[in-house]
Amino acid sequence: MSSRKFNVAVAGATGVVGNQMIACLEERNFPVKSLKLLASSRSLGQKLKFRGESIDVEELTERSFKDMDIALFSAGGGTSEKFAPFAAQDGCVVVDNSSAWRMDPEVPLVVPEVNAHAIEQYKNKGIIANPNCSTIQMVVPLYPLHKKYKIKRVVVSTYQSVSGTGKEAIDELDSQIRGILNFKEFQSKVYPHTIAFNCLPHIDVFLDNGYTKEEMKMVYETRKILEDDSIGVTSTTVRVPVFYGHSESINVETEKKISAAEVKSLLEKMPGVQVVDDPKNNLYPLAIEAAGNDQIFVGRLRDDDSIPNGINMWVVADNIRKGASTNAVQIAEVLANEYL
Ligand code: NAP
Ligand code: 12T
Repeated sequence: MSSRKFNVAVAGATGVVGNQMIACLEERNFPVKSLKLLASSRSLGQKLKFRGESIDVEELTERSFKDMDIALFSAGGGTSEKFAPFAAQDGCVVVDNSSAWRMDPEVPLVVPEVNAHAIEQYKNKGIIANPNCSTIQMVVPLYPLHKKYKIKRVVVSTYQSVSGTGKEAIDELDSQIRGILNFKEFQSKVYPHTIAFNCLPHIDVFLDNGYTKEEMKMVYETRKILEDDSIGVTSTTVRVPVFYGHSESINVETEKKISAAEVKSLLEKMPGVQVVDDPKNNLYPLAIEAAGNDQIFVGRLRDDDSIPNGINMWVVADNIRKGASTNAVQIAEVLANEYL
């Protein structure tokens, strides 16, 4: 490991993901020489803390990345599309959290436990993409299953928390719960319907095929990360009134003989995964317990007896940590240790 330190920029520093990125850099003791915090002009005057120091938020511009080594972007797809190329031009490697670059064939899409080797392709465009939160927590447990049993098809339904949408959505759920419990008026601005005490089968925009963009991200991103376009994936993504942590019901069909008991011991050895599967004692992964952790929790492992080779599992992770910031900082760690 080199002892080099890096000039790091966080674009979207005032957001839910950006804030956690700053915390992850500190927690994981990333070798930061200087930290530049970037957001829109709306945030000018704000200060954020890093290692006990107050840092002024600056406005993101085309010139923000001179002398920067690594930029962690989480300021929306449009902002990444516009500004990541300027960073790359100035020799600053971008780890982007938006959906803007994920399916670009020249841009690696990385979950370090699965395909860290792809990071080398940052050399193509100076950009590395962080996958969608729901994809990240699914591909980590799928990876050892695919290696051992070859996955034919995955059927997934998600139960996604509002923090995935950002700070305004967290405030919207909070104010709707308070409004309803106090018999007061409340509004829906972020989502098209009331999210409090409800489930919305609608995440991101609808596409021409009737699926949402979030559902199709899970299909395309999973194949790209597992490097196998033959895997069938079908997805239903649902927003639930949970603040932090996404849950997923995942059915996996494989080519080779599989059993829930074998999968349990395989996943117990998988880095980044923690098996919580003791139903007799009411132990299974829960969003409120996953929140604040970096692991992906897997439980409710069962054989699917409706097909020759299949299992079911319940997978939960903190969408802001492993689903976004932690994964981005892990990518930056590999980049810093092995390539820069
Ligand atoms: P958020 O809480 O709403 O924060 C948005 C951030 O982007 C704020 O810092 C905001 O700055 C900044 N921003 C917005 N427009 C900007 C502009 N024109 N120029 C500069 N900065 C701008 O949202 P979030 O939840 O943190 O999510 C942010 C991004 O992360 C999105 O791209 C989202 O797709 C992505 N994300 C990815 C995952 C994943 O699956 N890996 C999960 C969640 C989010 P101001 O405060 O100044 O407005
Ligand atoms: N619309 O990174 O609303 O593609 O939960 C992540 C989360 C997009 C993304 C959400 C979204 C992304 C959400």
